Amino acid sequence: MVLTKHFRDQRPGTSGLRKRVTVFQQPHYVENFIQSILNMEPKATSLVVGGDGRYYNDVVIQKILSVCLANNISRLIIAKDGILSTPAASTLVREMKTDGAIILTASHNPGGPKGDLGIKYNLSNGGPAPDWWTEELFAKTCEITYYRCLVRNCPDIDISTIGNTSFGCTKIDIVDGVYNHIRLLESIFDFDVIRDLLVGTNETKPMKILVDCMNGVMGPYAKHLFVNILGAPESSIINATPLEDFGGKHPDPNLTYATELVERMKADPEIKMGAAFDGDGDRHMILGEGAFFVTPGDSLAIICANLKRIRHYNQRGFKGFARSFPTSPAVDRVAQHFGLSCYVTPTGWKYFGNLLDHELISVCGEESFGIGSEHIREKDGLWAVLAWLNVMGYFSRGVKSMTSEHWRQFGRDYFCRYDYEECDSKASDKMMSELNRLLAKKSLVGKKFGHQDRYKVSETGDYNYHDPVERTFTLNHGSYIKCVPNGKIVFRLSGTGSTGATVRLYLTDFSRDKLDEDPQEFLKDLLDFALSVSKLAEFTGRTEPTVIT
Ligand code: VG1
Ligand code: CO
Repeated sequence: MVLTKHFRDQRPGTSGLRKRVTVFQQPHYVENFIQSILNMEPKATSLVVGGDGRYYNDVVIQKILSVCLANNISRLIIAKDGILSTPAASTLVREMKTDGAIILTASHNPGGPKGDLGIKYNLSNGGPAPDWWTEELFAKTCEITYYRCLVRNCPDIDISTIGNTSFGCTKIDIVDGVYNHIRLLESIFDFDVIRDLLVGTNETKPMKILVDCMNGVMGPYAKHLFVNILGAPESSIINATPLEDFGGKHPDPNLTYATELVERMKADPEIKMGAAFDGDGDRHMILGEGAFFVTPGDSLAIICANLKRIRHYNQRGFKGFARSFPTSPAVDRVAQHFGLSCYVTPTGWKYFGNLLDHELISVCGEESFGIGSEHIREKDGLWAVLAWLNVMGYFSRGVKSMTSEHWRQFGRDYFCRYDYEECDSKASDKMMSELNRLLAKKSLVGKKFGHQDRYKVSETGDYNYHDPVERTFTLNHGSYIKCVPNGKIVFRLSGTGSTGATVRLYLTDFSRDKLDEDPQEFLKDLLDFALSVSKLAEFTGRTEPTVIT
């Protein structure tokens, strides 16, 4: 037993506790947090442990094992070398029926000694712990006075060899983190259709793809799946070695950070599909010929519109869809087409858990490149890429042609997200509170703006969510301005950053017949209005965003 003092900053954000590595390096910091997890009731007796391979994960894994073993936990399932994608962790929890998972990742945040580290906690359904749970956990971290751990100088547990062992009363399984997840995906998709697409048949040429693993956790998964199982050449996978600092890259799959993928696709028109993953493999980006960009909202809608072409959903049917509030409503149109419900949730995968557990939805997604389905309780980058390949194989069509066809049928939802990273926290808070005060007054309602007054403000406020299963309310998840006919502006502060504040601005609009406009041009009036109403430049001093998606 080690006496400790509590830290005041262990409240998890949108997805886990994320801080600079140096914060986690403080004595007792990791142990306090893990002991607090183990102090939650009902007590976890079996856990999955793994992560995205970033700097300091190896040290943290040993600390976690030490605390878990000293707490006499009965079973630990640890990924070999600690390498485990977030969706694969969700698969293991569900298949091995553990009480939860500790996933070491800060996802898309940069790594290395000066980068970020994170600890996500998932519950027995395989999904991220919901708000009420993380709030109770935060309370526990504030009242902690001691933790248990093995004696100092106890040798490290070897996690480099697959097999079973035990330690005191704890059974330890070191498992291959790749195998179970890919086997699960094989039960969903038609791998023969995808193999024909990638390898070619007597009548068709092989289709060239390029998959950028961004030096995150996905390298081993992508190599095994696309090369060993589906027959793509090894050259189809780039940045496939998990590196502690992601090779200095920012493992966020967007047009700004996945530069190598974008450049190679622009240079080689023979590459018909590109994909990139984030650090922990739950998010993905889809590109078509010439680096044609598919917005995540469109990707979600196109997958949902074509679910009948995927074996699992064709056989079992599908129940409904969901999207996060800032995500474009493209998927709502698909739900309506099928006569299904489309739920709208706050940002963060944890809000989909209840809907999936109660079989209200089959597929859901967020504008931040995360899409997933009922098969696990996490967003799943590989699942999304396979869904595209499966449907492309079915129709023998490319990414661009599938997307244009979708727009022709449903109209096009234009979407842009502007991220202003590392702004001053106080200034950003002030901007948001002033904005919320203005939006609550409703004084903008009725105001016309834009070229030839193309928009009229119809509603303003701060988004509140009513969970239809738990019947609870979650408040203040995005300051919004809705406009007729179809414009929407949302502002929110990111809950995944480790320093300063990231302001996210989301813009959406819809056109039934203008299908080939430049999104930034199309959304320019909304952008100008959003910037003037929020006084973003005045408060934060920022005139340009860090990233535009
Ligand atoms: C971001 C995304 C959100 C996503 C979350 C966790 O949150 O916007 O959609 O669920 O990251 O994803 P925020 O609060 O920074 O906007 V991951 O792949 O970083 O676990
Ligand atoms: Co992630």
